[in-house]
Amino acid sequence: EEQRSVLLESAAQFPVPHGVTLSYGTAGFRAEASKLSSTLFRAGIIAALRSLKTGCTVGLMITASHNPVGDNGVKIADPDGSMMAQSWEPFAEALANAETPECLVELVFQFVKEEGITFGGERPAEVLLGRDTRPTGEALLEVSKQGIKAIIGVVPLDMGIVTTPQLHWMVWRKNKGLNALELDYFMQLSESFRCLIEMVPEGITKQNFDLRLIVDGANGVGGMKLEQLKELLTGQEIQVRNACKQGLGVLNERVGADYVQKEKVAPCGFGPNDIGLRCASFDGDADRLVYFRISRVNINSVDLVDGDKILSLFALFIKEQLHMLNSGIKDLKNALPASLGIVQTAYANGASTDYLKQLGLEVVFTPTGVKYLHKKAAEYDIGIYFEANGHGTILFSEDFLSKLQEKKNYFAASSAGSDPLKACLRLLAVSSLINQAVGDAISGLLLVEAVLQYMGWTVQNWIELYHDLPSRQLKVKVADRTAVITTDAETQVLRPFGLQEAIDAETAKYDRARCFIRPSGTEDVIRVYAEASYQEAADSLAQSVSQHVD
Ligand code: 16G
Ligand code: ZN
Repeated sequence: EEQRSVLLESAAQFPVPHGVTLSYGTAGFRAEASKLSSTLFRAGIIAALRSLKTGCTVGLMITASHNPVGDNGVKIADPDGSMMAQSWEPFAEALANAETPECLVELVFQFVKEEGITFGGERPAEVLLGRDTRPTGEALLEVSKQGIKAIIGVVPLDMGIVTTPQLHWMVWRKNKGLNALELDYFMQLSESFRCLIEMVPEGITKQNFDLRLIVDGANGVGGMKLEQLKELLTGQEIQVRNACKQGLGVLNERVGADYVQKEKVAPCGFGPNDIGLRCASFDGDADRLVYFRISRVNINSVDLVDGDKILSLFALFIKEQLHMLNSGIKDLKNALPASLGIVQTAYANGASTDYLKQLGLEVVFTPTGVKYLHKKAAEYDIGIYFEANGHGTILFSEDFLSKLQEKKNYFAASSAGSDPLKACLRLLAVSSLINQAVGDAISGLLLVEAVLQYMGWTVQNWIELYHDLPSRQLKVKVADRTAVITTDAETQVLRPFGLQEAIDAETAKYDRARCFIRPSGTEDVIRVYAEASYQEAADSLAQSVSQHVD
């Protein structure tokens, strides 16, 4: 009864705006910031209930990622640091859209009953809150706290301005009973990075490996945090631009990974003086990373190194370490076999998939959205996933990590300085450098730098791993995007009937062509992707398929 009145009273303070229907999509709730108060209050309730249900700490992150500065949004992180379980999304959506405080209370009580949640149990329940640098973030965070506190027995803990991956990392660590402050994050990253750099084969650092790296921070939280972390790194020459300094540049405006990847142009603040240098770009909440190089041919365009190529670099490195770990082992019982899986989406450039398969790797596909990729990657001893847009990470299973630890001890005692020992140490360092909760631009960047040094590679070497097939992406505004239903990791259209046949017929007109459509999870549009052996073919295929969608 007390719970009921607390909820009614606080919900009344945050009425839902008229004519706004929200869906908990791949990116959580996202909208223009001024419309989000009631949503953020309710997200607080959802997170609090999630914490009660799981008996663990969960996370609530306030960000709209690469979207314009006027937008904002919220995502909930589960105890293991991954996205909130999909089974809760319908409830989240219903709650966000409940029109009156009475409806809200009814929904909560009904759901709590169904889920067997007890209010104010003995187990302490806690929600970690974080926000990006958006000016609306602070007020919205306060509103979310109200929502959390409206559930008796749950406490909010404000982590302040953090990257999305930092918050997910903190949740994950906290539930493992480990130190989970920002400083712990910085220490873990800098130490594992140092360990990888120390094990760069002799000679490579002494060759002319160019340590210079310029990073575009998208005028957001990532650049700011990298500036701090940089102080703990040795032997790395990182220059951060668009680092979110007061009055200098707007978040995500002609800067950031999304802009660079989609437009294939240099972000603001980069110019002719940077030709030939290795550059990287984060998105607004630093969960996406792409690399690029200012084109020598056309100063306005860039040679892009996208998520697919980052994935390929990581895959090559991991495969090599696994090989090194097991080569030269005479007694089979000392070998450590590992399942290595590569997870991509239909947006992965076909040339990257071909390359990975040529390496003999197992490549699987899931629908777009981190929750799908992450889940799939977690099925392997080592699972590497990336979206072409630069979101991805490498997951190590607990079981594999403990075996690796044993091997390390064994080799350290029996064959110090050997290749298998080094491979063990490198893999262990990678597992603590790379974020195990979610894709993380900062830790991804450090791993890229370490691997490039290990290989002694320039950006040019990296770019030449394979050559992207020309592609084109278009979007078509439609009245109802839910009318399009896809299957087979979004590569086939089930509804409307006949549309897939039309796409097949168009695709058959071109050599090595591929085309798919899918409803966006974040915008009211249908997206079209086409790939072919030359640009005009990709363009015209995308164009003609768009007309069928319309
Ligand atoms: C969200 C997803 C991202 C995906 C993008 C696609 C998460 C955390 N983020 O940003 O993975 O690439 O949506 O957007 O899952 P779209 O559905 O509008 O194409
Ligand atoms: Zn993001």
